[in-house]
Amino acid sequence: MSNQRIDGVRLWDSLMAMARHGATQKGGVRRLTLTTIDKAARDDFRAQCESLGLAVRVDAIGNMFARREGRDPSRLPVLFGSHLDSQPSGGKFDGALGVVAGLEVMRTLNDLGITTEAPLELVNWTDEEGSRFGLSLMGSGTWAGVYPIERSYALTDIEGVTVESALKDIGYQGAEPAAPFPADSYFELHIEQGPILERAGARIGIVTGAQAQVWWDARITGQDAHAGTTPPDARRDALVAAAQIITLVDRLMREHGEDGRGTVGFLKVEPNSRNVIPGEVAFSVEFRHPDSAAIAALARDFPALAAEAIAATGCTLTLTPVLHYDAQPFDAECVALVEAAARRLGQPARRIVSGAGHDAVYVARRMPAAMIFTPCKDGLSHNEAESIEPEEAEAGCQVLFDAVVARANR
Ligand code: HGY
Ligand code: MN
Ligand code: MN
Ligand code: MN
Repeated sequence: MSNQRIDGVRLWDSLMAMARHGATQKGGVRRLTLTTIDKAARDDFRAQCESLGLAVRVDAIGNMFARREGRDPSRLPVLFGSHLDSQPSGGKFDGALGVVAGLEVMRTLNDLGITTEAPLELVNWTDEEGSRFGLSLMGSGTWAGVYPIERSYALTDIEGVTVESALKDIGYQGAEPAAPFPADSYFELHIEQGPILERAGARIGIVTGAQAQVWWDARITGQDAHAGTTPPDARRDALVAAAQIITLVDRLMREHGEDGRGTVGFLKVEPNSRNVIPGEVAFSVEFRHPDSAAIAALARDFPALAAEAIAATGCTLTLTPVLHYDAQPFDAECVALVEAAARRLGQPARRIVSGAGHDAVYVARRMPAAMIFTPCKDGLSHNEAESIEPEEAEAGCQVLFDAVVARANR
């Protein structure tokens, strides 16, 4: 066990302070990306970085990079971080844990007067959640070249506000191109957001990769009509058609057994008036699975199955692909560093594949990457009741510290 210990109390206080940005009545956070609340959290993050002597850069999609110079300027930087944006009714720790723990890593290095060989860069990725603008991992995906920046800029929220105008409004459309720059590796600390570690009694998750996903935007068009006068055979009820598809998504998920994941999480009915038969419904569809082939088959087959499911309703369906990525393995050397740090800590640890998507998934396309998980109570996340123990945050942060320093000094 190295005697270079992070300060768990300071870490927890910083987490609780960050959670005040967008704090909700039920103890969670509402910190939607590129809102004034996200700006306040970003400004707070920047001020803390600058007080620690870090040089902060912002790229064209709002990703923030806080750099600590190393002893050897020829070395590529070791990156670590996560995201400060949250779900509309999110928890205190999803994303924020990785960013605030990164600040604690920097504080501890300053306290100990340590300069690592390689430079370090702490990252706050823009819009990991994809909740406001509909595209998950938007900041890291744009940086990694998965999403063209023109596509990202043109995304709109439910009020029609574009990403580009929202970035400008909060002053975070940075000068640096949102594009890959040479870096050594990336480490991300995140809560598991599921029940596996807690059930296994593990305090650290050594994340070996993340599962495959496919997302669509769906729109069904029927016909607005009077609820009282329109007989059954004259109806083209878009919501009834959407219900067929929601049931189809759930059936397909269950056909894939314990590993199956299928969700319709977003749904908007128009005109959404109680005595009008809905003529338009917009909704999201997503599937996830550890096996890329299973997701590829769903990506291939779902559109025809969905069209068949609504054939009797007289409505039309438009499915627009949003994202599709295969299972992403993380770098064996970086995973080994996480595992070694977890073993040194002496805490129960186990290997795990991430059910959630993370910025590390796209960053791993551009450099060696690995993740560290902490458990979360009842495996609950994307819920205001999300909670972890201070000791779990401390253990995760210590593993992050040890893995990053080991990599930067190798
Ligand atoms: O959807 C996800 O997997 C991530 O938690 N935003
Ligand atoms: Mn997250
Ligand atoms: Mn999330
Ligand atoms: Mn994530």
